Amino acid sequence: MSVPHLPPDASVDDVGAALAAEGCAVVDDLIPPDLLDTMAVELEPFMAATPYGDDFSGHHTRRTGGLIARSPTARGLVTHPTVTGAVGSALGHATTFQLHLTQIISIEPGQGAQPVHRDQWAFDFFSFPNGYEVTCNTIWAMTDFTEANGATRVIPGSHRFEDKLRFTEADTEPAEMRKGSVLLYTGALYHGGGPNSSDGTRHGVNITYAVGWLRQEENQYLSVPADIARDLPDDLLRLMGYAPGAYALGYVDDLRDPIAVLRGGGPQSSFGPPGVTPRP
Ligand SMILES: O=C(O)CCC(=O)C(=O)O
Ligand SMILES: [Fe+2]
Repeated sequence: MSVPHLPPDASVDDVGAALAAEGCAVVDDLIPPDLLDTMAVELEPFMAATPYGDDFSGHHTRRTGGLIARSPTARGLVTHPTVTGAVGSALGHATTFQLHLTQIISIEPGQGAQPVHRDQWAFDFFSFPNGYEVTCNTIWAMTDFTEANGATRVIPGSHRFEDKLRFTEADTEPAEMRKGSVLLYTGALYHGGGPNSSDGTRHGVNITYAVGWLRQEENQYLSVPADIARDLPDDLLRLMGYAPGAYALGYVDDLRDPIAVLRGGGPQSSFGPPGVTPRP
């Protein structure tokens, strides 16, 4: 098996079908590469100041977060309709989905392969039922992704495997793609960052989404200061968590809507989304 590649005009249904079949898919050339150059300019001071990681995240790897606050261009990646449509189909069994984290992952020369893992292990290693995906993730190529520079390594079809298996780099294959392409993969897919034996840094934009009833990995309410959040579009705010995660999850005091509160008050709202039956 190998990673399915789809063209930039692929429909949401086609991307969703590839994800369901293999647990991963690349949409080639989905955005113009110069958008990523703009992002790099916006984020450069933050990336330069980011510390290196640990044994799991990588001693020669930096993870720079807070992209919604720090990069206006990144906001368009978070809400890209091909991505949010495909994520919606992968996580459609839940009432809603939300943003889980935003970060640039910069794998520098000399970094070894990351341990192969499932991203859903972030939830305290809870074994979710096979087939019930709780996250759907993206890595946008901010530089070309090659086997040599640390392209993400995946095991296509492994979203159906048992939980808590151990694999090595030899069991995986690189998701190579051009700058401007995006790799989507579900939370149950076994994968890891690749080793970088080249002389350049591999930059990827990792934007992940989770069902609305789980805790977010990146705290969006504090990563994006209220003064910035207040002026963001409603659809982005809802994705960030300013929306019910299911009936009644995430309300403010007397069932007020968080977007109304963020923007200065507002009347009490009936917070549950349409079609959700109130608690008895
Ligand atoms: O940087 C990559 O290619 C993958 C990183 C990853 O899988 C992770 O940090 O969970
Ligand atoms: Fe991962």
